[in-house]
Amino acid sequence: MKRISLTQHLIEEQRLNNTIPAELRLLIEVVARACKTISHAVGKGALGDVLGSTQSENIQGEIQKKLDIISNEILLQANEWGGHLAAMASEEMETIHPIPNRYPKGEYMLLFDPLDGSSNIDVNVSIGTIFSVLKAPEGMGTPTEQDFLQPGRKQVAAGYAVYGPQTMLILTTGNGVKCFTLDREMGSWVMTQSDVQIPADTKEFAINASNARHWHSPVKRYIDEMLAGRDGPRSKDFNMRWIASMVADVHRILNRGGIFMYPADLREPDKGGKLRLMYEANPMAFIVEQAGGAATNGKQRILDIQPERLHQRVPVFLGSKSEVELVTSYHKE
Ligand code: AHM
Ligand code: MG
Repeated sequence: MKRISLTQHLIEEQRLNNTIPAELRLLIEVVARACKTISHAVGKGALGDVLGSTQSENIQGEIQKKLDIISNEILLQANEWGGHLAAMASEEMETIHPIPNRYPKGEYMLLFDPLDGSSNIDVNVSIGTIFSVLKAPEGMGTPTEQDFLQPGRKQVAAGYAVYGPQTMLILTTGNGVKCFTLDREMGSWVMTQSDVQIPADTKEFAINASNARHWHSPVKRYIDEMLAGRDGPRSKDFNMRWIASMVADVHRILNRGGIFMYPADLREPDKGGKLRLMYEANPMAFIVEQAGGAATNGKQRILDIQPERLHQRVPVFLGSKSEVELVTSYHKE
């Protein structure tokens, strides 16, 4: 079997479709290399003394795990010096990280959730890194938070790495979705799927059902109808999965279909849900749409939301198109 590496794919994509300028290719390769380093740290677990929590809280008031901070540092250091970026932003940092003056600047801006699925870190369940790439606005001087507040449809690339039984990298540059598997012996990313398509129909859903009593009525109705199974309005039995790592739940959905939901609920009406628009919802929505699925906040396409704050949260419904459309239609009624 002919093995296509990430580098070869990016160069060929540039030649054929002109979608990956050299600087963007460098950026993607640097992020992919950082993900290898994170995968290595994650894989060490207790042997590397990387498990457990720190004393610090992030901007969202969540206690940071050691690996959250290690992964954030790995991504920052890897991406600072290459000359391809103007600034970075991370779920784990209060504000943006402009490229230090000692390095040349590029025209891209990188956003990431360095280690998604924090609650799974210490229990050896799949976790991952999510990233999103934007272009710096025309004529930008010193980067500010405002420069990052672009709707998700402006992303030029997005991806995630999942650290599971295999380490995989899933990538879109707006021309479909490709999967790469890390060949650990060779240290290289090898393409293992060239055109990911989310199955349109599904019998599987993912939601944290312990929040059911707080759900708004459209979500309640949608879930109740699925739970009613064969005898209910949907006339079929559904299965439920919840890994509590968005990367792992989305990865399953990319492969065998399904719908992933993290709605806003009645507890904190102003919070807008749990997941973050810029680091989680936007990159995943870009990937899911590129794989033929859909992603909304219940009312509108996630990629059309105009962000107001860097750490803004949004309700998320994404996956197989027909299901996302159905639950979105319930919100409109
Ligand atoms: P994190 O970025 O702090 O890890 O939080 C995001 C994660 C998602 O990966 C996952 O879908 C969700 O939080 C799980 O939340 P819950 O613990 O409420 O089920
Ligand atoms: Mg996260």
